[in-house]
Amino acid sequence: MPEHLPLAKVIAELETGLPPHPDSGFLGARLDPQEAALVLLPVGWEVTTSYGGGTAIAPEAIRTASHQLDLEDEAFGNPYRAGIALLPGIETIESRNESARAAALRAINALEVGERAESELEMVNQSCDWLNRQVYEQTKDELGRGKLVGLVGGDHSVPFGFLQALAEAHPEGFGVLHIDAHLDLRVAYEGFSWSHASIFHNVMERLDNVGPLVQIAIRDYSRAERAYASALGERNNIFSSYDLFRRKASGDSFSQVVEAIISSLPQQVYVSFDIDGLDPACCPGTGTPVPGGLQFEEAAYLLEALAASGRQLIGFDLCEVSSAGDGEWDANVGARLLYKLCGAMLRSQGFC
Ligand SMILES: [Mn+2]
Repeated sequence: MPEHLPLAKVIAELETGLPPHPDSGFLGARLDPQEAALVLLPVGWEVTTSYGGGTAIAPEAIRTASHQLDLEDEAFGNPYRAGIALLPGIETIESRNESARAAALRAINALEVGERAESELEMVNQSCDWLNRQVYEQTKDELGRGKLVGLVGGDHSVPFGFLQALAEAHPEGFGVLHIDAHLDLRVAYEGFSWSHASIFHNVMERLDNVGPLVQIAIRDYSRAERAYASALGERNNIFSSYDLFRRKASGDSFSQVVEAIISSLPQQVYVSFDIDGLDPACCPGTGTPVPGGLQFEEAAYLLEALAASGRQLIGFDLCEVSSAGDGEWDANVGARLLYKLCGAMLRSQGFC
């Protein structure tokens, strides 16, 4: 790891316009996390992935891709000047991810021939419990230091521990803006308690001060998930991808659509961004791509409007960026979206 620098030196270094140090963090900043307003926790975990893979190395791919971003942002100004630091991450996560992933594949193969591999499932569920605890403890520590925190996945199972830490830090509760092609409301998908496809079922069942869950750009879900969403009543609000299209087709402007989304959210908001909520042209390598979805500018505008509404963004995650296949493009879009998320949070908290 290169030496850490104080914020003033980092700003001067970033503003020379020269290529950043190859070993530096997100955006090329060699910032001491103690001097950052916002810290990013990388969580390269993809144990329960059901289709395409490649998200375990996404934090590293996004870090590398971020070095070629220009840092003046049309919506948020200069978020980097508040200090954005990438944390070292969770020790032993790589080896634990690999062994749990191997067990998960054996369990999925057994399932496909009608068998249930109990010991494999138990191993996977215990590994995911371990991951949740690590994420909980690290994000709780950072929140305790007064940092704004964002999380970089990994598959979409990774933010549970962070949401748990936030639910404790905000007993009055908060809403979730969830951008995704999928509802992620399945019950223990494929026998995995902590599946990527179950993240918001787990959140809504286990964290009772979280809600409403406002789900955007949705276009792929099961009957049971839809029924579960309905049963959540006022704790759930879905703006499917087709809903958004239908509103625009019948004459609403995009800003009216965004206004409807934002007005359904409370004062404090967590943003959970599965990159497959975007048009797959932005994320061709993602694990479970679905046609349709938001354009990059639409997502950026939604985040800008959220910050401009006076609501506070109290945390976010960016998940399911893949670096498999032509992963460079996916990581490039991921880095740009991550910078937008940082900008929205920093703006909403008065930092830029
Ligand atoms: Mn998801």
